[in-house]
Amino acid sequence: MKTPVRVAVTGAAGQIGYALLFRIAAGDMLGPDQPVILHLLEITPALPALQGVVMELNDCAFPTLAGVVATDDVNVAFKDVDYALLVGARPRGPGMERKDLLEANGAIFAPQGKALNDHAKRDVKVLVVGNPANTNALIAQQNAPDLDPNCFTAMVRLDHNRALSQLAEKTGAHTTDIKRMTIWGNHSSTQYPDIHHATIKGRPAIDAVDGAWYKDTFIPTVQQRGAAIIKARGASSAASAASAAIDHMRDWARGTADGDWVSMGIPSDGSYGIRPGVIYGYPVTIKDGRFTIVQGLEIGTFSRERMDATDKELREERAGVEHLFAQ
Ligand code: NAX
Repeated sequence: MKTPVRVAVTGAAGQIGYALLFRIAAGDMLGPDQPVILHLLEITPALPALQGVVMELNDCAFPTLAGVVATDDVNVAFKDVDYALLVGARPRGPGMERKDLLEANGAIFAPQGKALNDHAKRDVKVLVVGNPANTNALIAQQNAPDLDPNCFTAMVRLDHNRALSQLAEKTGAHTTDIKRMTIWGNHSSTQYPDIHHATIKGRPAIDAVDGAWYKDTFIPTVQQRGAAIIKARGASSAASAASAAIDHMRDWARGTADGDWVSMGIPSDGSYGIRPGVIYGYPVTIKDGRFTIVQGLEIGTFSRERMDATDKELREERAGVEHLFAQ
């Protein structure tokens, strides 16, 4: 067994938390030889429920669980952490304007960014799941001036996995037959699931489906999948979101497979015409804990329009939260 690492999870008593913690503790994220110490953050009223979750974690007697810290203090939660999964966020309530939502989340992600800046390991890997995930990641990043900006990422992996699943179902393939799927941009309905570079059993995916299905069924289905789950289940995606968070962190820590890539919301750097300043979904390969944007993909007019539309939305979100950035 290796030396234990510290993994923070916020919103730990929520429904994604309940689907996530047991898998991290079981070794699904960092491997069966990597013990973890979980740092669980909740708001004060949720601490009793969190205690129940801690009891259950202990009752699993996981070989890879080396300790649990449960707290409502952000400075304790992020002390010396190697990984941080920021799940807790303020959901959109009835009658809540987008501006109010961004403001309420600023009140959560600005202090959390500062606490990560002050207490986390210098190479901490931060994944923001709580919505609006890309902009919440940007708020946290902008409040952590002493950390590398690339410590901060947002989750588009659920969209990536949804896209794999839709394409597999349509073509009769298995998701593992599909490589090089890409989600560009925001984790929102403007996201652009792009199959132009994807392959199915080594053959171009775009040739396996007709254009009308891709444009009129596939793209909107992936974009609206979250709403479809809420309609069917009466609650938002939880187990699939937790599973995607595990995938995102596992690949960031342990690397991507040769010949394939994954989608991650990461700081834009000008690649593909997306100026720096937002957290944008890109295709990335990962080696030794560092992600690299896949370069040189050909972008046609159809893709360009959609990539720019989701970029525009992210810049509007950014304009609404810039006052929350540390100077
Ligand atoms: P829940 O409402 O079940 O749980 C959220 C938990 O966060 C609650 O227990 C709450 O007490 C806690 N919390 C609130 N503020 C906190 C703070 N400042 N510090 C620590 N904990 C805090 O929501 P759940 O279904 O678990 O979803 C969590 C977030 O994930 C939501 O913002 C949701 O929109 C987002 N999602 C993101 C997805 C993605 O792909 N990026 C997909 C799934 C999900 O919709």
